[in-house]
Parts: sequence; structure tokens; C-alpha cells
Amino acid sequence: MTTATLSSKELMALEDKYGAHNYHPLPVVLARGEGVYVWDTEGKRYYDFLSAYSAVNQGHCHPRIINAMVEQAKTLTLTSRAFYNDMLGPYEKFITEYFNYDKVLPINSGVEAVETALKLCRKWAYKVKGVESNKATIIFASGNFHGRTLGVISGSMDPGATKDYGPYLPGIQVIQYNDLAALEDALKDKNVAGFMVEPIQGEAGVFVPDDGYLKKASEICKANNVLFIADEVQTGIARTGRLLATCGNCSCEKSCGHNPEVKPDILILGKALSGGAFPVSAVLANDDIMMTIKPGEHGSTFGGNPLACAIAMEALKVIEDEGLAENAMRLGKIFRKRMNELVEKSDLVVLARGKGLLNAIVINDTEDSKTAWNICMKLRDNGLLAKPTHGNIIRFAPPLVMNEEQLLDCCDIIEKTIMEFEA
Ligand code: IF1
Repeated sequence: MTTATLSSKELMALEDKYGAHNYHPLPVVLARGEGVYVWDTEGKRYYDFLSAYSAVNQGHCHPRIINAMVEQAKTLTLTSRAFYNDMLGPYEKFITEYFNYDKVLPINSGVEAVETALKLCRKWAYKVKGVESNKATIIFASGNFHGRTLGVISGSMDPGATKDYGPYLPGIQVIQYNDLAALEDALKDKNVAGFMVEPIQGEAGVFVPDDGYLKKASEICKANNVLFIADEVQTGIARTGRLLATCGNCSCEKSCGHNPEVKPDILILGKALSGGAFPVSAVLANDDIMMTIKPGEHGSTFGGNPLACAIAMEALKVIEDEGLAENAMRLGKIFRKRMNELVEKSDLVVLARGKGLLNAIVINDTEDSKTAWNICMKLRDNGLLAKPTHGNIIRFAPPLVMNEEQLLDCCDIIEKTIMEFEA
């Protein structure tokens, strides 16, 4: 099937010569994907344990999503929002009912949705809460990752993401993640308009907060008339074993967004909203918040385009029809059990953590060591692709269409690789 005439080595050399050096990829050149698998240019098959940072939850090239994409691409792709299009209304009705919000603001990339949420929060602060002009503050949590724009990195503590990009946007304050007292304290300032938080911090190394943290944090926000803004770009769409990570322990079977443990005032989605087929993101909120933005006050050429609408609708239907949240929940438990056994057996792996199929293992070495990277190279050789985060942490996030047999096979590969490495 693969028709590439260039070798992996040649293709990597092209990227090195002609592309900006803003990435340092694992040396493998992928040419094809299907379900839980990807193939390199030489035809070697791998389990994908990154899923494009949880964008490919529905699996690579899901036939239903690709079909919706192709059919819509043949019909109408872009009108801009200067005119109506016949896909946007149906999509908006579908997604707002799916997640139980009054309104959606459709946009493209994850960070654009985060920016949209920040702007919406500020608008609400001035028009509804009554914060004095230009005084609004939004609270971020330490260790956050919300994307790459100047606005968003202004709330980042990661030198790699921020260094030499100043001056930064004012009106952002960072508090400790997973610290309710810090939140209570920050919210004493009447100019605080919102609290932006990832239900599980992905980039920080799959850091799961204490049970009850999100619920309590949202209650503190409510009591102080502050918007609770959930960035579910990475954790959302079934990844953590629920439709949303903020669904907590709600037992609603369909889309547990109908009866969540925590209901964010503003919900941010991206990545798997398209199953990885196309950049599609969304901001959801109720009318009292969303209606503060008027015509001409925010937008994007591609936001809400018919192609994105068709893809996202199908991608969300696949999540439900294939029971991917339940599958992620079930397989996640098996995976962590196996990884915890590995922690017992191995001196190299000190900790396994996560929820659903968003997991990580912590390697027994310093943050600046190459050990995790070298393990990922060996995993690659053994047919499984994963990437270190923060030096000594390896994130494991396979497509949610994985079955138990495949998962056990993957656990064997990881175990074998770690044991080889120790030997
Ligand atoms: C890269 C990390 C993951 C996100 C959350 C917003 C965005 C992201 C919670 C922005 C994006 C991506 C970006 C990607 C790497 C990846 C990542 F390691 F950098 F942190 F997933 F863990 N909110 N995360 O995780 O979405 O604009 O990229 O669509 O290469 O920067 P985007």
C-alpha cells in the first residue's frame, strides 16, 4: 500500500533541511494508519501509544469518519461565516445536545478554543459580573499546558514554552494545581473572572488531581461568581473512561455530559472532536455567558466550516456507537494493573498513574536523563510508539478502539522492553 519512494532516512533529512526545528521527533517516519496501528515507510507495523496526543481516540482513519469527510469534501468545504451553511446549524444542535449546553462557538485548533474561552470569560466579567474595565484576571494552574499562543503561554510556567517570547499578556495569575486553599485565596480578589484548569494535566506528566478536587474547585468558583473553565482538549471525548474527565463518577450511560459530577461554565474541546481527521475545536457554554459575545467580536475563517461539522458529528457518533468511553475505562484498569506489577518487578519503573487510557509511567532517573527517551527508542524497535514527557515520564495513550487482546500484547511489549533495558 505504501508508495513512498524515499527511505525513512531521506524523509527525515528533508524535514531537517527544509522544516523549522521546533520539534525533535522520535526517529520513525509514518506513512499509514488504521485503527490502533501505524506503519512506517518501510512497512513495519507499530501500536500507536500516543494517538497524536489523544486526537486519534477513534483510531486511525476510522472508516465512518473518513467517509463523512470525503462525502462532505465533494459537496462543500468552506463558506466562511459571512454566509450560513447547511451543516453548521445541525452540527450545533447535535453537539450542544450531546454535551448539554445552550450554545457552541466552533473554532479550529485547541489553542484557539482556549483563547476563545479566555476572551469569552473576560467579556462575561465586564458585561455580567461587573469587573472594572481592563481589570479582569483569570487564574491558571501550575504545570498547565493549554497551547502555544502568546496569550496562553502567558499563563505557562514552562521555560521551554515561554523563554524569549515576552512580553506576556497581563491579567493571568498562576496558582498551585490540586490546591483548593490556593484557589480560595486567589478568589478573594474581586477582579477574578475565571479559573482555567485541565481535569488531568497531560503535558505535566498525566497528573491526576485528588478525588473531589474538581468538584470542590467548581463549587468555590460558583460561590465567588467566578467561571470554572475546563480545558478538556486532551482529557475529553472518552479518553479518561468517561465522555469528559469532568463527568467524574456520574453513571449516566449515554453521554455522561448530561449529568456530570462537575459542570464547567465553559467547556473547551479539540483534538478527538474530529478523530484526528481535521483540526476541529469548540467552546461550549450556556446563554448567560455565550451571548455576551456579539456579531463581529470574535471568529475565524475556518471556524464552523461544513467539512469540520460533518467530521465532528460523525466522530462524536462513533464514540457513542462503539462505547469507547466504557472501553477506555475497562482497558485502563487492566493496563494500570499490569503497569503496577511492572513497578513491583522493575527498578526502572517507579510509578504508574492515569485514568482510562490516559496513563503514564515514571522512570527512575533524573528529569534531564536520556533514559525515558532510550526506552521509547527500544519500544519503537519492539513495535510500539510512545514519547517521553518531562524527561523521565512516558505517556501511554493508545486509540480507544483497542481490544483487550491487543492491549495485553502491548503490555507484554512494554514489560519485555523494560526488562531488556534493565538487563
Ligand atoms: C504540540 C503537549 C499534549 C492540550 C491542552 C490545549 C492544547 C493542548 C490540554 C492545544 C495541546 C498538544 C500540543 C502538541 C503537543 C500536545 C501535548 F505535550 F504539548 F502537552 F497533548 F500533551 N489544551 N496539546 O494538551 O491544542 O492548539 O495543539 O490543537 O506539539 O504542541 P492545539
